[in-house]
Amino acid sequence: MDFDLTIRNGRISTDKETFMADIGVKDGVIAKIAPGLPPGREDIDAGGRWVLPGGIDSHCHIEQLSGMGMMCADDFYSGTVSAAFGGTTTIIPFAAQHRGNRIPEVIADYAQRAKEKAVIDYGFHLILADPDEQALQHDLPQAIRDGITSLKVYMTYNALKLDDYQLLDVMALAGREGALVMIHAENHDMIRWLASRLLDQGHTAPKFHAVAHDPLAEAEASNRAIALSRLIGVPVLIVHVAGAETVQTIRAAKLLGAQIYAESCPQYLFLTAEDIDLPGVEGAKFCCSPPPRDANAQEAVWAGLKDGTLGMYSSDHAPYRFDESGKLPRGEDTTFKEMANGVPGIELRLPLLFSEGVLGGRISINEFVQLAATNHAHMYGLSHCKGNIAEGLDADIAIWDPQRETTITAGLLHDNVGYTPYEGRRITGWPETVLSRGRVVVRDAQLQVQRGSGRYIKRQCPEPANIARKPARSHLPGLLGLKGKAWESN
Ligand code: DUC
Ligand code: ZN
Ligand code: ZN
Ligand code: ZN
Repeated sequence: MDFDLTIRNGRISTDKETFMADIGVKDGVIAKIAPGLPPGREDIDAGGRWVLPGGIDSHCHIEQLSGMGMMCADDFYSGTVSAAFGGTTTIIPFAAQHRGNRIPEVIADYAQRAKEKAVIDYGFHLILADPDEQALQHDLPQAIRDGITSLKVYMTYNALKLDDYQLLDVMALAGREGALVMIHAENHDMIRWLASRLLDQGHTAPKFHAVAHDPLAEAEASNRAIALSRLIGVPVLIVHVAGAETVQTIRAAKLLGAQIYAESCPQYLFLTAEDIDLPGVEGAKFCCSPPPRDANAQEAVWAGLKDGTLGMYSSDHAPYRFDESGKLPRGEDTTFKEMANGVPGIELRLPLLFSEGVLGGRISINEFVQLAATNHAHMYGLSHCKGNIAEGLDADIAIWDPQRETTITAGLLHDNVGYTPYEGRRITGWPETVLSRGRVVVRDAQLQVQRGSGRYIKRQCPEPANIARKPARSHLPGLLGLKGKAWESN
């Protein structure tokens, strides 16, 4: 076979194995993996390099209005360019509904903007703020058929919060239609109560964000989400797990046989609440929800990633500039309650995990591949085309120099944020050549593709949702299909 492109002499790692072989690419797909392939029309010598699947980042906020009404610093161009430079070749950002928005219009808007700008492939989750009749009966089933097979819901934030009844409605819908529910689990009233007392006492600095978002708020809401999920036998995925107790709660639920999945992010491995405790408003650079905790929580998250309690490792890239357009709407007077919630990380997600996880001896290179790509493909209905190095899959490949040393500075990155919470940290290993569907996207530190060259991926049914479609709670027959309206208990 004539290959369009070959990658030769590299050390390939999949989710399970590591071996020396060449890769032949034809029409954007991995056509052949074998030693001694003849050079293709284009030939990349990967001698001394590690050839890994391109990453899938299944949690990032791009060109999105937050629940508090703030616009992200990255659009679909800078966000996807930054992702690609960090070895990620597929992203699943959010199409975000705000109350009063019609879901088809929300999706069409995000789809149009991404189509014009993205340089790598992408899908969408839907953030659901308003699970009304129209959404549950019509708009969501349609969105799921169109490949938006996961929904994110919030247990906190005034503008987004769903109550337990609504959460059950959404879980039941997901169970019927074969979608996965992602949950932001924090107890709204605990945070609200603590925050109002802190502000009353004049404790407005960024570090009090971490005090208000107590680990118990996360643990309680996670436990409640798990109970709701178990009640009706529909799987859920708890996003951005930060606290040690939450990791334990999820592990215990899995031991009970519950279909609970969970994710963590670089900020919970590499930052702590002490980073937020800086003079003035500087600590706002490290503020996200939930906030980073302490060294004990970091160890719990590492252990959870290692033993599969936390199967997903995403950036939760929520980029806001450190000025009035983002983190500090009222300048130096901004209180912790008014700051945009979120930290950037789409470019450094994988380099940080590679350096500290793989080279630091905490995880194997195959576990790295699972956390970087494969698990996301299975969880979010992409494994028909992405997430591994195998014949027949898209040629989404990152070729890593495992020895390259980098001192992180904001100036090295390609996002539009202007700072990084990881400034000054030294890491080893970097993805130097990145391919998406056989196209070289990044080479020699240069972007090689045009805006708009990424493609929308219509995602299939997430594997957990597929399994769950068999009725799990036989003593509640047909319950997922019932409409629960017109009846109020007291
Ligand atoms: N939730 C997220 O998923 N990202 C940033 C902030 C938040 O609350
Ligand atoms: Zn969230
Ligand atoms: Zn997020
Ligand atoms: Zn699978």
